[in-house]
Amino acid sequence: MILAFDIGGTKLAAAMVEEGRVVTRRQVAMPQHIECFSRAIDELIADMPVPERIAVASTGFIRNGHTHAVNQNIISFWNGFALHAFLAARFACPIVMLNDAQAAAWAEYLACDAPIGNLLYLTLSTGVGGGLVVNHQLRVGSTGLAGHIGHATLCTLPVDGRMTCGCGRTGCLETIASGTAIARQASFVFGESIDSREVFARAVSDSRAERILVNAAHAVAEAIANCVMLLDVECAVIGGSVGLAPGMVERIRSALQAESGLTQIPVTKAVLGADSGLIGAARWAAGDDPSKERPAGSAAHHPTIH
Ligand code: ADP
Ligand code: BMX
Ligand code: ZN
Repeated sequence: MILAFDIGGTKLAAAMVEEGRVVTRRQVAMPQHIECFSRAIDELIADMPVPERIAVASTGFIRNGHTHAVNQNIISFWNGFALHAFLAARFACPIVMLNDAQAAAWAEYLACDAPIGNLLYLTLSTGVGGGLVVNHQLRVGSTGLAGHIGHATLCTLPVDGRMTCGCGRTGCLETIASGTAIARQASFVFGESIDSREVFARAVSDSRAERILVNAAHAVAEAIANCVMLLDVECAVIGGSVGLAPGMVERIRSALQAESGLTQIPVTKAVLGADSGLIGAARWAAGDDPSKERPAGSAAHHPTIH
């Protein structure tokens, strides 16, 4: 069995995964200090069976066994954190690591019923993550950054005008459509501190809350359209707690209709819900790849075991 971790800006999940299915799952809030992170991991794995392999889906990008932050404001200790060494001190088995949205994209691609070879996965969560499968292959990129569409800049603007992103760019999708950005814009509009869940609740009866969500959906749709023009992706799969929240996928679908006719692709909810990252990392680590069964010419992936 594979022990998978999904490490996000808000939550930390661990699961035993067998043949692509979650057997046991635990989740805690993501600690913001390294000592608490260490304690949380030890608690999560306390009575888990000894795994054959460790699979990690992590926020940030992975390079040489270290995590690196794109957005420096998400987790204070994440930029240059030696996650591989940290895990190797606890487990003697191979360790495979991926970005969280890349992992989720792989899981959602493998879960597709239809033969789709080009897919964009977007997580609307603490940040906005992206994963790309192009021609049946997960794109990790030369330095691990591939798919970071949350840091593509757009014409849509945040309703509070605060466009500076923690990645150093201005006008990123993440400043408009992440849970953090939705809460920030709503706190500005309502003049009180409210979180993203509350914005969804208020949107039922308050047009100011609805406007923030519709604007976020337009930003996501613009990013999807950019991705269609760049890579000719066939579908966009939406995950993350904000992406899976009531009506968000429907708002994104409507917003995409306002884009060019050339960019009209299906927009669907992640079929694996909150487990896409865990399952994708585990299946990547296991080497699950249907292209291995395809004839010569289509490349199979080889997980990097550190
Ligand atoms: P992570 O970023 O750790 O992967 P999530 O996917 O749960 O975690 O995303 C966390 C973000 O989603 C936070 O900004 C949180 O406030 C927001 N959020 C959590 N639950 C909901 C919900 N039911 N509706 C809307 N927003 C939510
Ligand atoms: C940020 C970035 C991405 C990540 C995305 C979603 C960091 C630490 N993370 O854009 O690598 O995929 O958030 O991550 O720079 P989550 O934390 O919202 O799950
Ligand atoms: Zn950015």
